Amino acid sequence: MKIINVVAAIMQQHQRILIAQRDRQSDLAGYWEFPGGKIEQNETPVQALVRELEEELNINHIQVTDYIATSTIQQPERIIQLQAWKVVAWQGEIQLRCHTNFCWVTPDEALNYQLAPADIPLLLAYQQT
Ligand code: 9L3
Ligand code: MG
Repeated sequence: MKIINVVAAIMQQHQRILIAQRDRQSDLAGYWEFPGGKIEQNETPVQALVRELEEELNINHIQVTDYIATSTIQQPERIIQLQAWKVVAWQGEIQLRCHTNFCWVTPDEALNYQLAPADIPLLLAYQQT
């Protein structure tokens, strides 16, 4: 079974966190998630996070503070290992390049959105920090 290593950012600003809605072309279309994506060969998780946030949100110089947790999701033909990191600062205005929507919500409010299954344990772990 193939293991896919994925990183996600829990971006934090004024007690809120950013969630973004996956677009119609992607798997998990319409689900909300913490932005991020697959770690490429020879990349560290943080390097992958830097690249993904630039690609997806058009931001750079991100400041990553803490590793939060990893969740494992079994899909029909692969296992997704999704690790979340806390991001507390960045440069640039957020511009969506992959998602259809984003919003800033409190962690409690985030639970009212249809989150990607792998992201729910990460949100709960974040709430414990
Ligand atoms: N995924 C789930 N939650 C997330 C992220 C960033 C990714 N917060 C899942 C969706 C895909 C896989 O991981 O099945 C790869 O992500 P992407 O490269 O499609 O963003
Ligand atoms: Mg992505």
